[in-house]
Amino acid sequence: MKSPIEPFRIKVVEPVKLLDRAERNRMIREAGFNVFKLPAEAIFIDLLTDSGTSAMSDNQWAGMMTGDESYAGCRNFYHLKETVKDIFGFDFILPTHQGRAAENILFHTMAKKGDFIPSNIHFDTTRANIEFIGAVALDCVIDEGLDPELEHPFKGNMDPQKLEKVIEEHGKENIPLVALTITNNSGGGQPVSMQNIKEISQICKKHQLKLFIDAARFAENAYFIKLREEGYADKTIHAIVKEMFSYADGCWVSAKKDAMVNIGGFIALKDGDLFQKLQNLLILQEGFPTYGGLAGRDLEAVARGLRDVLHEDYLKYRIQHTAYLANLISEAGVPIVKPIGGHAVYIDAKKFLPHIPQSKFPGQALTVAMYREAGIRVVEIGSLMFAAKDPETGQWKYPELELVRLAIPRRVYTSSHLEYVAEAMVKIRDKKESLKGLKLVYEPPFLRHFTAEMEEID
Ligand code: P61
Repeated sequence: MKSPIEPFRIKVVEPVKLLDRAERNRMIREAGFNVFKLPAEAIFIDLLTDSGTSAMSDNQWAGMMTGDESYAGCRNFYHLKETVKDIFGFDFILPTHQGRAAENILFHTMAKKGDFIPSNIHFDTTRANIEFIGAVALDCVIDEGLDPELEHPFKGNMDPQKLEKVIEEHGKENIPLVALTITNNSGGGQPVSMQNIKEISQICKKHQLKLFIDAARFAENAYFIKLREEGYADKTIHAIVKEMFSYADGCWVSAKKDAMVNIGGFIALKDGDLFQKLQNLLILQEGFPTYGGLAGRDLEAVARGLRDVLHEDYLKYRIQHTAYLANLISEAGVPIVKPIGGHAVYIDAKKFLPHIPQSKFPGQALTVAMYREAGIRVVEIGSLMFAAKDPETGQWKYPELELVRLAIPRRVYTSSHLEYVAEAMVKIRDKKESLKGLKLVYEPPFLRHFTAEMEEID
């Protein structure tokens, strides 16, 4: 595959440096084999996340200078509100400093201990926010979504029958909302079809349940709908997005992804009464409702980023860029999640490293190897992130998928950076039997992958 052409040119550059192998070995050991604990300056290519790592456009930077830093009623809030109304169709908006703050406000207001919240697959911050209040996060993705090799155009879809079963088993009075993550990050960045959003929405309506979309990567999802779903090839991204959200009662957005800002988020919704309730907690935890957790200049960058991302030439390049890396890795014989998702390439670590059992964190072993080999930072989305002890049996329960994610920051790395990453993967493939498992020496009570420390097992 030919490398895709970037529909932008570079105006500002940031030097990066590759430390030598001995230094990299020392750094990863000192970091307790946890890449979150590495200083970013020790990293050559950072594929830890596509969140908050985008390069903003000249238009966004220009907008930053128009920031109105008034405590109440700043003009950038009104610009963002109009933009959200135009793109998503929602009347009410609450700005937050990022996605998880939106989740915290939403679930603290809407859910209580003992409630159940179904989704296709909850992202880890969503799950943690739900569990923190004593509610239960349930994943209802279609079975195809759990098979890393199966080709299916919309592996992020929620299984309508699984949702109906959850409603029947737990009772609609114990389900404050149904969530849908688009694209489905923890399931490989896979999209959700329009048909599925519509069907889930109909089930919610039938049971008078609210449907909220976790919309961090809404534009990438819309582009997949345009490419893969019948009837959408000739529609604009704007029109597709509008239709997607017309089926929902609201959404929460980490603007650090598709809105292409370094910090920001919001909740948007239809219901004015619920908006009032959410606003109370917003004021307590984030700030006055017209700035939430953000400065006026940040609100402006979000408003402009939401428009930038709707450009089809950008989305075409974005999806091809991710596919370029995925194909190079796959052609090298490394198993990846298929079809290729929007924002990242996911390696199936369970299959790649069969000599390391999930109890010894094969995904993390590969993550450590990427840094050691080439100064590349990636993230494990597997047993380190998700394994949990069953409170009744005391047995460890491991996630179905043991993935390593190579997330691609937007508009940051060129195709030659991606070729370097693929070359490093080939070198690791050739010595994969020598990779060692890990054991935990420190773990916090939740979101443990951020601060856990490990040792290699000989
Ligand atoms: C990511 F290693 N995602 O994918 P916030 N919903 C969804 C997300 O993808 C998401 C949030 C809500 C990140 C950042 C991240 O363990 C990790 O703005 C679908 O990050 O608060 C975030 O949005 C939360 C990386 C988060 C991690 C947690 O890289």
